[in-house]
Amino acid sequence: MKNNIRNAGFGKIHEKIIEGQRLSFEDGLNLYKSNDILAIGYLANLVRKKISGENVYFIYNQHINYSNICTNLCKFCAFGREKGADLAYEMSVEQVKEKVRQRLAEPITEVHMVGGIHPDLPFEYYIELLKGIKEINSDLHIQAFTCVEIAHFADLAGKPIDETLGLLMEAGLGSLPGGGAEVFSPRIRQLTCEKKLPGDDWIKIAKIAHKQGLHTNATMLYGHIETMEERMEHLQALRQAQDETNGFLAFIPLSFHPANTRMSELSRTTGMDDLKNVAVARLFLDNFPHIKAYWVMIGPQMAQLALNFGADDLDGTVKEEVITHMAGAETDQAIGSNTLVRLIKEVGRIPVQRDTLYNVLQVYK
Ligand code: V47
Repeated sequence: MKNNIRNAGFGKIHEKIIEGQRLSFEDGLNLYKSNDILAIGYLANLVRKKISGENVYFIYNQHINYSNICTNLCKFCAFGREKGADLAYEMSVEQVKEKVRQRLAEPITEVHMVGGIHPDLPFEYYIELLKGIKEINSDLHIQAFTCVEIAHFADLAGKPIDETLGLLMEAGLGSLPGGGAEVFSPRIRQLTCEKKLPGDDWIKIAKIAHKQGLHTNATMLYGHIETMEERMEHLQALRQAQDETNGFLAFIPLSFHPANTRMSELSRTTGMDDLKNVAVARLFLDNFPHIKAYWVMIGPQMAQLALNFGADDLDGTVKEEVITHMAGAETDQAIGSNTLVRLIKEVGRIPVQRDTLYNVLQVYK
């Protein structure tokens, strides 16, 4: 393999990895621009092994999207709707509670809840959502609301971000998911989601959340019109923020699904690019504990392969994924834990059921 690594032009990167040195922006670009996917995967696998050993994590979780009504209407999104438009919906607090009640018999430990930027739901609605879920089962960890939603709630509450987060935490918020990051580049935001919270502000809010004691995740939506440089700038901004706060738990590369969006002329991502995004993230984000291969987006088969390209987490059972399915995802809307365990065992690794904060709940020897 050493010869292959050298032939691929990755001799220096290999040395850096062995010596525990940080990769540069240029290293990241070279990895993205290379087609030697096996060499890239070999390197990412070395780092994955060092960071998480043989464990591969998954979680029993339930996704709830309380409303798709949104004022941002990003071009890459098939989920958001204007108020009053066809297929627009908003759930009452009672309806959200009912969704949680319906799955009480399952061993779900996390509710993952996000929605659009709604024009007129009051701040109290979001507080009541959290309280309502906790009333049903106080042990559930609620991972909810992206940094984009948090900025909107702070406007609604007329309070600074830290106070707004404090109120949400009092009501039951446990952590923030990584959505809404897209690609931080102002050029990409201008072209695809000009109304959305700017990238710099997304990072500021994540850092405030970390300082408040909340863990958060981070994502990058790849495979549309972004350049390799813009991907690297995104990863660089995340790595720098993590150096400052150490509050990110996981990075999740999200593959763009074009169907039913205003960018539907673009093609789906390829297996090559899906694996590369996992691997480059694992190699460059040396301070992120976990890299998720989100099976909903790239399919269980590709997610399984990604476990040999730097990923150490398959996310979870999910239950009723909507955002990617409205954009044409052909995967199921849920997956059984037995399937996740089989996918992990088949690559010779140890399936570990975790909670949101990566505490180990069950090891499948
Ligand atoms: O914020 C929107 C993205 C995100 C499309 O934190 C699209 O653990 C692909 O963030 N094609 C929501 N992606 C999903 C998300 C997530 C998922 C799983 C785990 C975690 C975590 C976070 O999906 C949105 C947006 O960035 N998205 N439209 C699309 N057409």
